[in-house]
Amino acid sequence: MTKTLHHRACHLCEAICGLTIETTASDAGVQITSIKGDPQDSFSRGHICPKAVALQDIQNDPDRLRQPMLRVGSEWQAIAWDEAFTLVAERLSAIQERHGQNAVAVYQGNPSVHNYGLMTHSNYFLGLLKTRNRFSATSVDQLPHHLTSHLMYGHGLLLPIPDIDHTDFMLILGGNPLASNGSIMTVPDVEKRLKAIQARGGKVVVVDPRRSETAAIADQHVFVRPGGDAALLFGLLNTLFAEGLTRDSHLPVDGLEAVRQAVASFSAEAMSPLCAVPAGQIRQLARDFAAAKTAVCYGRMGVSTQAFGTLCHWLVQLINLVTDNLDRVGGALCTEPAVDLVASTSGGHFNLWQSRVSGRPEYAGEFPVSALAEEMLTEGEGQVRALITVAGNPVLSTPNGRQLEQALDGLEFMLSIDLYINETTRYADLILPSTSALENDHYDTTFNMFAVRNVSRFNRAILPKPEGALHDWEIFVGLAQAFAAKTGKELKPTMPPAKMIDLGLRAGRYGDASPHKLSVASLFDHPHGVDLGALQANLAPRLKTANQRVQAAPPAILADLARFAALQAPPADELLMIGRRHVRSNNSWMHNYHRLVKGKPRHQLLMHPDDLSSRGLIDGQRVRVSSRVGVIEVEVLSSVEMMKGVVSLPHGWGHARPGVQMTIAMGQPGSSANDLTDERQLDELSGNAALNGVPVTVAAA
Ligand SMILES: Nc1nc2c(c(=O)[nH]1)N[C@H]1C(S)=C(S)[C@@H](COP(=O)(O)OP(=O)(O)OC[C@H]3O[C@@H](n4cnc5c(=O)[nH]c(N)nc54)[C@H](O)[C@@H]3O)O[C@H]1N2
Ligand SMILES: Nc1nc2c(c(=O)[nH]1)N[C@H]1C(S)=C(S)[C@@H](COP(=O)(O)OP(=O)(O)OC[C@H]3O[C@@H](n4cnc5c(=O)[nH]c(N)nc54)[C@H](O)[C@@H]3O)O[C@H]1N2
Ligand code: SF4
Ligand SMILES: [Mo]
Repeated sequence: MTKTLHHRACHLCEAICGLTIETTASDAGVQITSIKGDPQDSFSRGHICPKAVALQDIQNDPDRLRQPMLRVGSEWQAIAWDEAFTLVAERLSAIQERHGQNAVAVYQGNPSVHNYGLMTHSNYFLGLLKTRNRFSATSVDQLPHHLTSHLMYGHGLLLPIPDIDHTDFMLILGGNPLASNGSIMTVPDVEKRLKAIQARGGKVVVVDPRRSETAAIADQHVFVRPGGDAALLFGLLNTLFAEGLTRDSHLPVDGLEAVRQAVASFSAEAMSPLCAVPAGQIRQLARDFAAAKTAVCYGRMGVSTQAFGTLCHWLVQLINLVTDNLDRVGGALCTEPAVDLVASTSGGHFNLWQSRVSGRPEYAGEFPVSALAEEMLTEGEGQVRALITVAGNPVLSTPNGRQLEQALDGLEFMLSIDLYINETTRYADLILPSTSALENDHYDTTFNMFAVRNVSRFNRAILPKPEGALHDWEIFVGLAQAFAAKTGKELKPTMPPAKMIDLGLRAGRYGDASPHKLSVASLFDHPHGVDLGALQANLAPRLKTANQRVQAAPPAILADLARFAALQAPPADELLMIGRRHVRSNNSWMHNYHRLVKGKPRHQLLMHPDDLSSRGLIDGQRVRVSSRVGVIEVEVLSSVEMMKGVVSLPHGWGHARPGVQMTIAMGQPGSSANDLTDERQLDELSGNAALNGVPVTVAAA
């Protein structure tokens, strides 16, 4: 038996923690014998969460698919890769020939940005399809961030990141980094970093309809009515202007006067009934923010997946801008990663074309996923007849999952590139599974873009690639070759992801022309990663707007103010559902590992005790939760963490569906929050789903 220690990052979530993994080689093969945080990691300094320890369970899970699976009736049969690629090429080309290119739709799920082979090679095949029906998890997540950055800074990836390690005041809306480990803020060990703000005399304020894990350690927690954040943020911005609390920005800015006029009537007093935060508290928060030496306002999931998601993110940018905390140390700063997607990609485009049925806008060539089911269900020219899902589970992760199931059931052909037969892929005709995470190399092109320090590392595969297995990128190459051969299309040559990263690193700002001389080979000498320093002000020269100035008042956003102005104060008996995350869970797909789901269930509905008693309900009882689109049953827990009138249910559960082959997950299935979320409830400007603030009723089951 030979033991070997490996150092590589975990890329299950955005925190990219460094791990030390021990493998033992014997006659029986290579086994993982221990997974720990790496104290020498330049970025995460030993932090680890329970999900990383479960990497060995993913590796060993008997339910994980290891070869292409073809559905024959209700049975699954293993087939050869070549046969699978040929079948896909034949079926998709025939459908496109008969019904047009847009008859094939694509949905790319969350791991698409966590796995570098998917980042580099998905489009090698998907691009050949030339379909406008492209969808992804972006529009149930962070689309408002990208749209705001595209409109204000000229590039959807110029996302200012909170300078958590240097700020004196952090205002967090709709993020619970203690559970999520941070999002659009890659920050391993966030709890320590938040406590460090407090230790240096600074303050952390959390705005959330639930007293979340993060709110519990904050200096101040503000309850807000779900979906009311735009009103709260308008109240803050209005107070900053009205009380003379603004500071000139060092950035070149257009449109500030238009902003001042646009928010002139949105006083704290006028906004208070819409967000349920007392006007005095709004004004004081604005004063505290402005008085801090440095401060940063940060909004995440809870404020992007709601009816005014884009207004919220625009207001977050403006609050940082008018207090001169945008592009300032201790405020919000853009990263300078070693492989820079801002430098290598175009700035994005918006609303150049619209979806067929509801006329939803494209962003960067994708439609909002809320429109996916209707594109399949609505007959007529351009109807979607086939779907490809890549590393996604939209039945559990997109609004009105039951309607989507109905749509999937009617497709002529469905291909899934995934590791499991789950709630979505059970509808596929063919599932193509890739190698597992630890059998892959990895370089994080996505989350280094969002990291609170500039860091760089290359992760080598630590387990051998099993015979007959293919990496995700190789699957896309195989599909592209078969499809090009079948349709007579020209296929440009490609190269492995590691080669692309090497070129990107060497051409980048720490590459051949710099003293760092970063390359894939040079990173091999730094298994704990390379620290490239703290974030710095850099936005002015990087702006990609036409006149290289910040656009404070983009016309598309100002036009959305009319929709906001029509917002009414809520009815007294309103009950709104929001979501939550738990550190032992990862969206819909990590419930099949005993070590993560053991102990008490974590997928109950949380409800304030007064809301329970006013409905004659008791703690622990089974209840029926209904919305416009559906009904589920779930156990309810009494929780003083909840704001009155608000219930919380995590998404990604609901595994008790026929045909799912995930043994452990099905033993503790829970119910799907997205059987209740409404495909018609949107941030209408961007088309992002409003998953938070869904009107529901709760009664005894
Ligand atoms: N109500 C509600 N809904 C939500 C959210 C919410 O907060 N509330 N959150 C939303 C957010 S932020 C997101 S990102 C989405 C996520 O939603 P999705 O992206 O649709 O789904 P995931 O649950 O992340 O599922 C990932 C899939 O990828 C597969 N997979 C994992 N690793 C790999 C790999 O390396 N290669 C391949 N080929 N497949 C792999 C898994 O088996 C699984 O099927 O959910 C959204 N939905
Ligand atoms: N353990 C774990 N980590 C994860 C994931 C996971 O599933 N599990 N998923 C990953 C993914 S894909 C993402 S996108 C990130 C997301 O990371 P975060 O953005 O931190 O998301 P959540 O942890 O869902 O926290 C959202 C918070 O918003 C609150 N909220 C809901 N509605 C509203 C509202 O209307 N207004 C305000 N102000 N707050 C509201 C909720 O109560 C919750 O506390 O997490 C990533 N990390
Ligand atoms: S927080 Fe957990 S899941 Fe996320 S990267 Fe770190 S170890 Fe992995
Ligand atoms: Mo996400």
